[in-house]
Amino acid sequence: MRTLVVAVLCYAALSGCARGSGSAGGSNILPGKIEPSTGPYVSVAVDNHFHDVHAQDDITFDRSRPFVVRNEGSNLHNVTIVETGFSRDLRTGRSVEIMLEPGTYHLVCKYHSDQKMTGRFTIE
Ligand SMILES: [Cu+2]
Repeated sequence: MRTLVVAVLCYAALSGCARGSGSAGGSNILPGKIEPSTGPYVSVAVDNHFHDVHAQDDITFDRSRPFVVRNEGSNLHNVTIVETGFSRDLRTGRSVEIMLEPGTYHLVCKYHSDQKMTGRFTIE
């Protein structure tokens, strides 16, 4: 019944801290980050690129894992899932969590699609 569930999370909540005001201010991704095989599949948005969800890669993960995009850049970004019509702006330090049915999806930042801030992933 429920095909799309969205929650906006603050960055501090994702990192296990107490509630934050979302004023993370452009922290960097961790060096050597290894994507776990359980829990959310996280794409970090920077200026102006989606990490770990590239248009040319064949990223596949299980439907039990929510898809999360977290803005760690300093620009305003946007998360649009073309196939669902979902579109949400994402300020610095903010995350969006999306549960999707199995399928292949195209991810676009509507502000930077001309800079190839796009991606593709499959949920099985
Ligand atoms: Cu963008």
